[in-house]
Formats: sequence, structure tokens, C-alpha cells
Amino acid sequence: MQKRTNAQPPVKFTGIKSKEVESTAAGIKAVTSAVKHVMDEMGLPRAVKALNAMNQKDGFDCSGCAWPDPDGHRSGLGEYCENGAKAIAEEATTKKVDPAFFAKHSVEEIGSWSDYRIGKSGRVTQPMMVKQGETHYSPISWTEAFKLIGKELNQLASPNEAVFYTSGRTSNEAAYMYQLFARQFGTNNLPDCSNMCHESSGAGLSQTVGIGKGSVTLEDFEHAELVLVIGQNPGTNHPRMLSALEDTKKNGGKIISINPLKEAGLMNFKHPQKPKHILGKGVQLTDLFLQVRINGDVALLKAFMKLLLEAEAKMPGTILDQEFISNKTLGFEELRTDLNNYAFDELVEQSGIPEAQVREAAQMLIERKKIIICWAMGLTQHKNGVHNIREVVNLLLMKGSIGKKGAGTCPVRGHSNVQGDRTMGIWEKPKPQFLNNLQREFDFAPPHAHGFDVVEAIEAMHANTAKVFIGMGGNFISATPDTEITAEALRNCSLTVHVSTKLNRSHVVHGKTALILPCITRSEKDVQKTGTQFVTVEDSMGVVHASEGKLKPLSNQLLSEPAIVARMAQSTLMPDASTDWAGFETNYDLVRDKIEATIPGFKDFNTRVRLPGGFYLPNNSRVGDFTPTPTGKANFTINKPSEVKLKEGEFAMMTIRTHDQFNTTIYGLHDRYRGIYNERRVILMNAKDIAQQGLKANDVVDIICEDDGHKRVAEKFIVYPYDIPVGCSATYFPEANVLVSLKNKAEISNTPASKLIVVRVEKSTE
Ligand SMILES: Nc1nc2c(c(=O)[nH]1)N[C@H]1C(S)=C(S)[C@@H](COP(=O)(O)OP(=O)(O)OC[C@H]3O[C@@H](n4cnc5c(=O)[nH]c(N)nc54)[C@H](O)[C@@H]3O)O[C@H]1N2
Ligand SMILES: Nc1nc2c(c(=O)[nH]1)N[C@H]1C(S)=C(S)[C@@H](COP(=O)(O)OP(=O)(O)OC[C@H]3O[C@@H](n4cnc5c(=O)[nH]c(N)nc54)[C@H](O)[C@@H]3O)O[C@H]1N2
Ligand code: SF4
Ligand SMILES: [Mo]
Repeated sequence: MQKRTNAQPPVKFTGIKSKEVESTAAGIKAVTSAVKHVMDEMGLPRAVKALNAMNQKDGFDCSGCAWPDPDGHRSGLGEYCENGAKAIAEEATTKKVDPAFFAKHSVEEIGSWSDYRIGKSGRVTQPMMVKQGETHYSPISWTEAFKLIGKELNQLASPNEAVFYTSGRTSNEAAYMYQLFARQFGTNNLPDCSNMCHESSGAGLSQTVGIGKGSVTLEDFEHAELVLVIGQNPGTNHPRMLSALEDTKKNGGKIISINPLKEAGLMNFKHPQKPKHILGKGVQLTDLFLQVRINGDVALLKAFMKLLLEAEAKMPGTILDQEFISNKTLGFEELRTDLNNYAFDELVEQSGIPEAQVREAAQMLIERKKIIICWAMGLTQHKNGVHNIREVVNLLLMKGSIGKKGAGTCPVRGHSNVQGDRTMGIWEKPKPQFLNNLQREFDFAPPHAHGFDVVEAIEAMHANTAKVFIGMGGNFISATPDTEITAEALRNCSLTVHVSTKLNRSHVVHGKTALILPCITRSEKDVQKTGTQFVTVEDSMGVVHASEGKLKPLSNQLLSEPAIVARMAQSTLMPDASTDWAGFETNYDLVRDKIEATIPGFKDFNTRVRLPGGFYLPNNSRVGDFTPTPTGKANFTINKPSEVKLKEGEFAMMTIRTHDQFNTTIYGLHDRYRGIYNERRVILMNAKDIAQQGLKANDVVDIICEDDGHKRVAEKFIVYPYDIPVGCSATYFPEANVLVSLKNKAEISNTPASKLIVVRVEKSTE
């Protein structure tokens, strides 16, 4: 058994309760839940101010997910959802983690708390440091902290011994400055949360349609005849997407959901801001629910495509968009030939879905021309994650459903600015053109060798070839796979630095010296020498807009993220006339001018971003231009179905989010829509599997994964019978991350395959 190292949340049961699974998302319970969270964290006046400004054109961007705001009218009642309200409650909390808190609680003690308790402790109020041999964090001045960072970085044998991680909440301005700093220092080691998230989408889409972003806009949902939602739980993770799906339904469109779980939000929706909805029955969203086996999607999509080809053969020229295929694409014949290698019955069997339902769905595809496909982690976090995405593109290309109104790709992004951070150059594999632009504008020679992504960064720190870790937001230890290995990796470092808002586990699983640098949040006012600043973000549909905080910062010792980057850079790099770090800190317009000079699509940035609602970035696939692909056309591709074969007693386990968390930030201990209360250490299993294993509901099991010959154990999970396909199971992230081997990752994108871990369960002995 592993020893406990504080890298994982402790096993402490809190008295599980179950209620019926809910079939409707939002509604009055969402409103009451939101109000409770907001009131508990910040009290009435701050809450009213915060909620009134959130997602308004002159306010700040919700720090929840990346779902876009409507282009036109915004509701006076507020443009946010239950989870947006929870996100603001969590970040605008008035609870403080100050020096007295750190004097009272040792690093060791904080590590023994649950993630929920750690997060609920509150906001860090001033810079803190802990050194090897010390048991507690103590205050350090900003000046000393920056000096230390400069010294440690400059002591490294090579700039490639430093890792600059980014989480997707960072603004465009901070992200741009951060990547510039890393590159001027001399490395492309810029891993980010996207490596664990939509990297497979970026890789799959770039190759096939010439841009790593989705093609649809919000308006397209009003025109779509059919929307497929695959591997995504929007009711919890992108709640306002349900309004877009409602628009599709209002205009006669249909919705197919493909998921191992019948997620509440996919089935029925009561708009929390429409009184008629709240009191009435709500709107049924999904027309056809396909309960796919975990990683059965490529098989299912191939089955669809075979049926489409069959129908086209019967009525040539009516089902597929032949004109689009011949003018705009390459590789269709190869795909058609490859599909002959698969027997329809076997594909259906592999998908786990009854044949009649597969045929019904295919019929809906056959009869419609304007199709949107939405997806998230259920497709990307698989060994064949890139194949999943490319197979989605194959289907859309066959129907000519990219680059026209009411149709296209919709990878639904996670963090509120994860897409923007990538646009700003947070990427370990930068394009040469971008580096050349930096070289021209800032007069330095950027490194061209690719840097580390998340998995490679962990491996390098573990092997002691990377020694300084800097995290611009995020919670690296809890978000990453292979928790115990990652903990060793971080502890090997000579210095770990976290730019953070709230206390998290990464602060207590640290390097020989560790710093916490506290920053202001999105919702707080950012006043610099030249006046109040705003920042900018990019949503999931490529709209760039301003975000200006309104609340008073919780402590007068906080700095903004741009200020922190500027000062790190000044204390590390030689003074250099072509980069005005001090100017960047005092006036973010100067950063935006540089963004405009080096990144396409940002012409007149400072002017256009001041227009209410912002502006769309150019998107070739949105307008049906596929020339940026390697072949100059949209590419059909040959993709692999799942290769996982389960042995007797083995299960495919996915790690998913509850309704009460934002990634590693735990808002509460319930998963309301799934009817699970008070407990996060649960494993959802099919009742037949539970019986077959000689188990019963509420038994406590250890979950074991041995897929690379190394035994990983997640201790003590409660068996919870659930409507999930036989052979499949689910646990929550991050409790189960210890089971995800660093080697269990997607081909091409290197994304940890956290949606398919091969496990067995054993009754817990203690
Ligand atoms: N409230 C809230 N909002 C969030 C977040 C949060 O934690 N809380 N996180 C944000 C971030 S960073 C992200 S990336 C997104 C994540 O948003 P989602 O991707 O919706 O999040 P997950 O909980 O990982 O859920 C994945 C869904 O895929 C399904 N699934 C798993 N495996 C498969 C499969 O093999 N095939 C199919 N078809 N389905 C599968 C699961 O049953 C689940 O419904 O949400 C963002 N928004
Ligand atoms: N097993 C498993 N693992 C997963 C996933 C999964 O589905 N299953 N999902 C993956 C995905 S999709 C993602 S995106 C990653 C998420 O990985 P991360 O982005 O690293 O994790 P978060 O939990 O979002 O980070 C939360 C922390 O960010 C800090 N923070 C919050 N707001 C701000 C801010 O405005 N500025 C700064 N500087 N800091 C801030 C707070 O201190 C908070 O504790 O996890 C991945 N890990
Ligand atoms: S849908 Fe996402 S961005 Fe919109 S209010 Fe909800 S959490 Fe915030
Ligand atoms: Mo994500």
C-alpha cells in the first residue's frame, strides 16, 4: 500500500446520502443553491455588486467556463448560471488566509485536510515562503520574493530547467507577458491546463480543418437542424449552453446526446431566469439519448458513416454533400475503403448501443444537412482522443457541415480564458511565424526547440532535469495524473512558485523552497499608476472582449497577474530597451499594442476591444476556407476505434466532475443531479457488475490500476449503483488521479487519458 504523502486528499467519509437522480437541470434548486453559496462566502453588498457586473458588457467575465455571452442583448436579471454564481462566490470570498493562519497551521497539517477544506480556507493575502527544514509558511516581501525567483532561475544550468505552467484563467495580457518572459529567459517550457483538456481537439482540428478552434458561433445554434452533444455534461459544466440548445429546439432542430451517463442537463432544462420555466415542466432537450460505452465513440461514428454511405448509394447525390467533398476535401475515397474493413454489427456491439437506436440516429443524420457537433472531455481524454475528434470531423465533412450557417465544430472549452491563453502564445510548440514576430518586435532570438507539455514537465522534474516550477494559476498537483509521482517531481524542485488566488494543495506539496504569490481576481478592481485597468479574454467561440473587475481587492498586498509577471521578468532578465516591462505593468494598452503587432487578428485591438461585446477573431473553418491545413484542403482521416480489451474483473473507469466543483476547487460535497450527497469518494458501477463482483451498494473498495506494470491504488471508495453501461465505472476527479499513469495518455496530443483507466476493485480490508 502507498504511504500517505499529503499529495492526495485524505480518506474521510462524511456520511453518504442518496436521492433520486434528477432529470431536469437548472430550475429553482439552481437558484437557491447559487444564492446560498454567494451569501455564505461574501455577504449581501459584495454579492449584489459582483453578480450585477458579471458577464455584462462593462463588467467582468465569469471566471467559470468558457461558454460565450450573447452578442446582442444581455439580461438585466444577470447573465450567469448557478455554477457561474458559485465561481464568483468562491473567488470573491471574504475569507482570508493571512500570516496568522499560516503561523497556526503547518504545511503538514494543511496537507492532511480535504481539498474542500483547503479551498474553503480562503484567499491568500500576502506573499508567503517556506524553505527546506521549515514547517510553516512565513511572510516575505514582494521585493525579496522576486529577487529569489531571479536568483534561482539564473542559477540553472540551462533555461530549459525551468517550467512555466499556466492555468486557463489567466487574462490575455498576463498570458502574453508570461510567454514573452519565458521565451526571453530562453525556453519554450510552457505547459498548460490545455495539455490535459482540449489538446486532442486542437491537434485533430488543425490537421483536418486548419485551425485548432471550433467553427460555430452562438447564432449557429438557432439555425442548426441537428446538434450532437458527445462526451460532455453541459448541465453542470457549461450551464448556459442549455439556452443555446433550447434555441435549436425552438426552431425545430433535434438533439442527440451520446454519453455513458444520462446527464440531467442533457435531458430537460428549466431556465432559471424564466419564471414560466421554473414553475412549468421545462423543455425537453434530448430527442435521442445513446448510452455509449466508455470510448465506444469511434465505433459508433463509423457505424453512422457506414449507414450514410449505404443511403447515399441508394439515392446518389442526396445524402452526402458531394460538391463540398469534391471541391473542399481530400481523402474521402480512402475513408470509404477503410470503412469496408469494419463489420457494421461489430461496430454496433463495440459502441454498446442497441442497433435500432444506432439506425434511428443515422436516419436523423441522413435527413438533415445543418449539423453541429459539440464535445468536451469525454472525447479528448482518451488514448485515441485525437482519433475521436478526427472522426467527428469526418462525419461533418461527409455532410458538408462545416463552414456554413447552422453547422460546424463545437469543442466546448473549459477554463474561461484557456483558448485566449493559447492565442497569446502559451504553448510548448510555438509556430515559427509567431516566434519570428516576437523576434522582430522585441529584438531577441526566441528558442525554437519545442518545450515540455504537462506530462513531459512532470517527467523532467521527476528526473531532476527541470528544477524550477512556476505556476501562473492552477493547482498542478491535484489536476495532473499520477499524483504520487507528480508529488515526487515537485518535491525534487529547488523552487516552486504559485501565483494564486486561493489556497490549494499545490502550496503544500512543494519544492525545496516555495513561494505563494497572491494576485487579485477577475472580479476585483485593478488600479495601476496610469489608472484603472481592464484585461481581455477570448471565449470558446473566438470572441475577444474586455473584463473589468469592480470589487475592492481583499487585501492591499495583492498584485495583478501582469504586475507579477513584469516584476519577475525585471528581476530575472537583463535590462533591455525593446521590452518595456515597467510600462506594461502600469498600462495594459501597451501590452495590447504588442499583441496587435505580433498576433494575427488583433488589428486596432485597443479600439475594437473597447466596443461593447468585443470582436470575433478570424476563423478559416467558420467561412469554409481550409487552405491552412497541410494539404490546403479539409482532410478526411482514418481513425482507430478503442483498442482496450477488458479482462474478467476489469472495468473501464472514467474520472468526471460533480455538480459541486470547478476542477480541483471543491464547492461542496454533493453531486445533486446524480443524486449523490455528502461524499466524493464513490465509484459508480452498474448493478450487474456490483453483484458479479460479490459486492453490494455502500461496500467500501480499493480501486487498483496495473496498466503499465506498476500497481497504483486509490483507497476506500464507496460502491454506488448507477445507470452506467456494464463494464464501465466512474469516479470523481481529482480523488482518482493517483490511478492515472503518466504513460496512459493520448497519441499525438499527449493528453492524460483520464476518461479510460483500466481498473479492478477489491473490497477494502480495514
Ligand atoms: N461547474 C463546472 N464547470 C466547469 C468545470 C468544472 O469542473 N465545474 N470545468 C471546466 C473545464 S476546465 C472543462 S475542460 C469542462 C469539462 O466539461 P465536461 O467535459 O463536460 O466534464 P467532465 O465531467 O469531465 O465530463 C465529461 C462527460 O463525458 C462523458 N464521458 C466520459 N467518457 C466518455 C466517452 O468515452 N464517450 C462519451 N461519449 N462520453 C464520455 C461523461 O459521462 C461526462 O458526462 O468544464 C468546464 N466547466
Ligand atoms: N482525472 C482527471 N484529471 C483532470 C481532468 C479530468 O477530467 N480528470 N481534467 C483536466 C482539465 S480539463 C483541466 S482544465 C485541468 C485543470 O487544471 P488547473 O487549471 O491547474 O486546475 P484548477 O483546479 O482549475 O486550478 C484552481 C486554482 O487556480 C487558482 N486560481 C483561481 N483563479 C485564479 C486567478 O484568477 N488567477 C490565478 N493566478 N490563480 C487563480 C486558485 O488558487 C485555485 O486553487 O485538470 C485536468 N485534470
Ligand atoms: S455558463 Fe459558464 S461562463 Fe456562463 S455563467 Fe455559467 S459558468 Fe459562467
Ligand atoms: Mo479543462
